[in-house]
Amino acid sequence: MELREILKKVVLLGDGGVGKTSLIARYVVDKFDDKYIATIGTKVSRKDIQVIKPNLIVNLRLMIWDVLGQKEYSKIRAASLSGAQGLILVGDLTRQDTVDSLLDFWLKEAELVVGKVPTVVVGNKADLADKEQMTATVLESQGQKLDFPTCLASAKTGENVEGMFHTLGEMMVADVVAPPSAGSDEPKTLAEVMDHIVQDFCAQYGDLEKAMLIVQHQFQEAGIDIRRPNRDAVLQALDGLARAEELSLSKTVSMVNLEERRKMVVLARD
Ligand code: G3D
Ligand code: MG
Repeated sequence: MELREILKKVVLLGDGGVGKTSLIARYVVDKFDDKYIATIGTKVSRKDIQVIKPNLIVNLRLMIWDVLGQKEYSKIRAASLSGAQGLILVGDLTRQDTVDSLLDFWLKEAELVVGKVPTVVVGNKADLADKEQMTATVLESQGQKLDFPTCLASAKTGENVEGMFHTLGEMMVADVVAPPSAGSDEPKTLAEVMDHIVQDFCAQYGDLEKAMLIVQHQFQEAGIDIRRPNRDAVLQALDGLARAEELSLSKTVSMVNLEERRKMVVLARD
């Protein structure tokens, strides 16, 4: 399993009062504050997410830019938009005009600065609006026209907030793939598989010395004889490595690794 660290700049755009600042606050610290102060200038927040792909885990750091929603401040906004790799266009489902301006104004303005980048269209304040109503329908058809995913969300209830950022995250790393592993079609011997797993574990763990101590300990616990490894013992040791990874990396990473390694061990030649 490959690990990749990637940083991306995301900018939220939309008329004043649609809920951009509230959506970011909800996503980054998971709380909705009715007294959240209106954005003055630009604020940047950070959030780390993981995108799992075949043979690859992308640790994606989102730098989320909250910019002024007043249409007049175009120069400040252009500066904030520069280098954006993903856009979230936010409309307020209770105000049709804010949805209309997403494509008429905000997308046009953004494209002048950054060109075409992955974009998600969001109808916020779903808690106040009927999802069947006109505004929601318009928002969805606008998104479809441009082939952008759309979602109805609420910064107040948290509905779809995580989802909209994750969708954009996946779009931004769509072209990131794991390099083909040389000779991976060949069925390997159990010893070769163990060699691969130990190397992979150490690389992901970061601290080589500590990683080797953990491997040694787990192999001992499982009673593995390096010269004549026993498949069940190796499988047992994998559980131990996964527990260590769960603490040092994350539960998701440890689960993906465990599944992949188990498969390799089961398929290995004796
Ligand atoms: P902006 O950053 O796009 O300008 P804000 O918008 O995040 O400042 O939000 C504008 C107002 O809408 C705020 O109310 C905020 O509490 C409210 N709001 C934001 N998102 C939602 C939502 O999903 N549901 C509801 N019901 N209200 C929301 P105030 O009264 O502080 O101006
Ligand atoms: Mg704001």
